[in-house]
Amino acid sequence: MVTKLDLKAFDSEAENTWCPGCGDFAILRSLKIALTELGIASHEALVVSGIGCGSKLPDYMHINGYMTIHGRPLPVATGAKLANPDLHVIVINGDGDSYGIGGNHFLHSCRRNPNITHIVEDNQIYGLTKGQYSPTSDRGFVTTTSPDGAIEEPLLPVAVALAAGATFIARTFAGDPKHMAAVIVEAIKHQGYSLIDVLQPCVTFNRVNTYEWYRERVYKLEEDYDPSDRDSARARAYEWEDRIPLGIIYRNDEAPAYEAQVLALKAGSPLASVLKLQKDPALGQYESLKEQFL
Ligand SMILES: Cc1ncc(C[n+]2csc(CCOP(=O)(O)OP(=O)(O)O)c2C)c(N)n1
Ligand code: SF4
Ligand SMILES: [Mg+2]
Repeated sequence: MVTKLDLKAFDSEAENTWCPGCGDFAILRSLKIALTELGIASHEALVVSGIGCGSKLPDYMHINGYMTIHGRPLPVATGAKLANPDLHVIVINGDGDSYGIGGNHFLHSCRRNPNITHIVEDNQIYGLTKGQYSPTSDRGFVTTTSPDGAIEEPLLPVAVALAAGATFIARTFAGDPKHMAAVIVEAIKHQGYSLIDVLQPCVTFNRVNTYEWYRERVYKLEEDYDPSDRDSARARAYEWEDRIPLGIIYRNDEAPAYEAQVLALKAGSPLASVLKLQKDPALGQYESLKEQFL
């Protein structure tokens, strides 16, 4: 059983600036629970984010963290995973960061299949910049940048991920941290790219998609639902508006992860080789290379 004391190992001293009631608090706690349940320590994981309210998360954890620029955490995370395949690499960023400015990286991560867990804090709005509509905002949504209501169709992340070849696709809800932690555990265990779209209420700027709005619509996938069946997943991927499925919508555990196919990595972790080189005076080129190139 995970105790408060276990979770404390991930506590950070940074001052938390999220609004009281923000769904990001539940995501932070669920990630700590999932890592604790899996026995993953701070030094064994890296959390990479972008820019946004939710992207402040690595600061609020005692863990290896890297805040990249807006929209770019996925390529940075892929590089980190290639350099050190032993690391558990987790990307956490908002819907704008993931599906808007970072949409290209999202598509290519789906088909490339690096062993990275991608948690999207999907509040259907740009929170940090004070409430503009985002790629997942529903049609008609009134914001500062859509005063007459958004005239675009929302992107359906689950359907896009499925079409782009993702091997693990899930949705969960910040109003159900227990469900979220269980989904994160499965996603980290998955050997490949895993997308978790988290319905995350922004209590300050999104007054439409509230906890109540989601509670009225979400339902958990049935016990006998088979996530390996692509056709079933396709049908659920398009459910939005009135009924929103939660759980692991699709998983394919057969596809090889990107790093597992990179020939250069067959000899082992590049980071381990560099560290070995650093320690071995007979292979002292490291210092001269460092002087030349760094
Ligand atoms: C290249 C670039 N473009 C725009 C911005 C401004 N900007 C910062 S955060 C953000 C949107 C954040 O929305 P989201 O990713 O959904 O995160 P949230 O704040 O909702 O958690 C924007 C447009 C930026 N920092 N850098
Ligand atoms: S503005 Fe919204 S997303 Fe940002 S911290 Fe406040 S409630 Fe959370
Ligand atoms: Mg957002």
